[in-house]
Amino acid sequence: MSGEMTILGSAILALLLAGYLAQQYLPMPTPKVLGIDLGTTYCSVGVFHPGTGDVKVIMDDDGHQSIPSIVSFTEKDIYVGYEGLELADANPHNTIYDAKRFIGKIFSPEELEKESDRYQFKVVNNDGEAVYSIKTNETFTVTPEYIASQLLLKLKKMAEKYLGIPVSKAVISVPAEFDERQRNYTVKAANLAGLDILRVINEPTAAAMAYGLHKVDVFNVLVVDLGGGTLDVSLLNKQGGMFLTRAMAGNNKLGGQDFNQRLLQYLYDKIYSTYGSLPSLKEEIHRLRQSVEAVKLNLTLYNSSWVRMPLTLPAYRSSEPGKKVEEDRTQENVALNQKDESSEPQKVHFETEISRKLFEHLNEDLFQKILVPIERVLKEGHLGKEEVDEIVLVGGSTRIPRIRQVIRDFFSKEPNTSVDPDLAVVIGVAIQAGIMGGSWPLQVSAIEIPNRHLRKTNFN
Ligand SMILES: *[C@@H]1O[C@H](CO)[C@@H](O)[C@H](O)[C@H]1NC(C)=O
Ligand SMILES: *[C@@H]1O[C@H](CO)[C@@H](O)[C@H](O)[C@H]1NC(C)=O
Ligand SMILES: *[C@@H]1O[C@H](CO)[C@@H](O)[C@H](O)[C@H]1NC(C)=O
Ligand SMILES: *[C@@H]1O[C@H](CO)[C@@H](O)[C@H](O)[C@H]1NC(C)=O
Ligand SMILES: CC(=O)N[C@H]1CO[C@H](CO)[C@@H](O)[C@@H]1O
Repeated sequence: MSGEMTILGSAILALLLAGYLAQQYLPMPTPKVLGIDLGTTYCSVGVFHPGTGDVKVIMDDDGHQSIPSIVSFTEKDIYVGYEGLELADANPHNTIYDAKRFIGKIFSPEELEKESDRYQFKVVNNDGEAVYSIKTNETFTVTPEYIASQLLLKLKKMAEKYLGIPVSKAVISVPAEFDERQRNYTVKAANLAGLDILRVINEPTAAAMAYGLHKVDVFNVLVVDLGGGTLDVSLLNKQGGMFLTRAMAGNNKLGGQDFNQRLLQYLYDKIYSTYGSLPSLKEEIHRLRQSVEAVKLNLTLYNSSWVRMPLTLPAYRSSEPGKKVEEDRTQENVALNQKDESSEPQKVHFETEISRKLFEHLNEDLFQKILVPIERVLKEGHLGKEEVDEIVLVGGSTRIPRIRQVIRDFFSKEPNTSVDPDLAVVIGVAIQAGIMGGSWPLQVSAIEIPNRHLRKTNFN
C-alpha cells in the first residue's frame, strides 16, 4: 500500500517537474485570453505575457493604444474607431458614439428623450431600450450592443494581428455601477463579435490590479476615476485576495470637458475685450477648442503655455448666444456698430499666455467638487480618511497637477499615479485575463466578489 503511494507520489512529482521544465525550455506560451476595456469614449485591448509577466497594450496600425468608441455608417461600409471619428463631422447623423451610456439600459420615455437631445444621431425608443436610426441609401436601426460589437471586433482583429493567431476568449471590464442587465448586454455584444467572455470585472477593481494591489497587503483602496465627462469614486475592500466594492459615488457632469469650457470662456472674454467682437467662423471656433485642449495638456507639464492663432473677426460687435456682454452699449456705440456691419471683417493675430495658475484659478471650484463623492463613499463605508491604505487615480483628467494635489492634501497621503491613467483599466483587465488563461497553474482565478445590492450616489 505504502509502496503504491510512493509510486503515485513519484509520478506526481515527475509530472510537476516535467511541467516546470516545459515552462523553462518550451517557447514562450502565447496569450490566449484578451483583456478588454470597452470605454465610453475610448477602448483598448491588452494581453498578459505569461513568460515575462508583462502586460502588452496592443496598438492599432497607426500606433494608438486606444481607439475612439465611435462607429460611422455610410452607404459603402461601417467605419470604426479613428476612421469613424474622421467621418464624424461630415456624417454626424450616422456616426454613433457614447453607446455605453445606452447599452442594456431601460429608460422612461422622458429620460430617453432628454438623453437623445444631446446627440446629432437619432435615438429611437424601442420598449424602453434605445436603438439608433441610421439613414444611408437605406434606412435601418442598430442596437447599442451592435455598436459595441463593432468596436470589439476591431479590438479582436488588432489583437489577432499582434499575436498572429485567432483568439476567441476575453475578460471585459464594466463600470462598477452596471446592473446585471447591462452586464449581460455587454457580454452579448462580445458574443456578436465572436468573443466568449470568461469574466466581467469592475473597472475600479481592474485599476487596483494594474497597481498590483491584489498581491500586496492592503485593505481599503479608494479609486478615483475622472475622465472627459464623468467622475466615479469607488471604495474597495480586499478580503483574502478578493476585492469587494463597498461604496460608490460620482458626478456624471464633471470632467475634462468642463475644464476646457472654463478656459474657452476666458479666451472669449479676452478676445471680446481686445477686439470688440467674437469669432463666428465654425472652423476658427473648432481650432480654438483644439488649442484649449492642447494648452490644458501642456499645463500638466509646464508652468505656462500659449494660445496663438489668426482670427477673422466681424468688424461689428457680435454677441455669443448665452454669453454675458458688458453693458457698454451707449447710443453712440449702437450707432457705430450698425455702421460697421457692412465693413470688412478684421483679420487679427490672437496671442495670449495661459499660466498654470490661471488655469487652476478658473477651475478651482470644479476641482474642489471632486471631494464631495470621496467624502460620501468614506461615510457610506464608515471609514476615516486616514484608514484608506491606497488611493488609485484613473482617467486622463487625473493628470492635472492641481487635482492630484487636492486629493493628496485631503488624505495627507501620496496617491498612486505611476501607471498611465488612460491605460490602468485595460492593464488590470489583461492581468485578470492572464490569470483566467492559467498562465501559472496555481493562480487564483477569481479576484472580485460581486456586490449585487450596491447603488451609486450621484452628485451633479
Ligand atoms: C446601397 O449602396 C450599396 C453600395 O453602394 C449597395 O450595395 C446597396 O444595394 C444599396 N442599397 C439600396 C437599397 O439601394
Ligand atoms: C443575465 O444572464 C443570465 C445568464 O444568461 C441570466 O440567468 C439572467 O437572468 C440575466 N439577467 C438579466 C437581468 O437579464
Ligand atoms: C514652475 O513654477 C514653480 C513655482 O511656481 C517652480 O518651482 C518650478 O520650477 C517651475 N517649473 C518650470 C518647469 O518652470
Ligand atoms: C506644448 O509644449 C510643446 C513642448 O514644449 C510645444 O512644442 C507646444 O508648442 C506646446 N503647445 C502649446 C499649445 O502650448
Ligand atoms: C505613492 C505610491 O506609489 N504608492 C503605492 C502604489 O502602489 C504600490 C503597490 O504596488 C505601493 O507599493 C506604493 O507604495
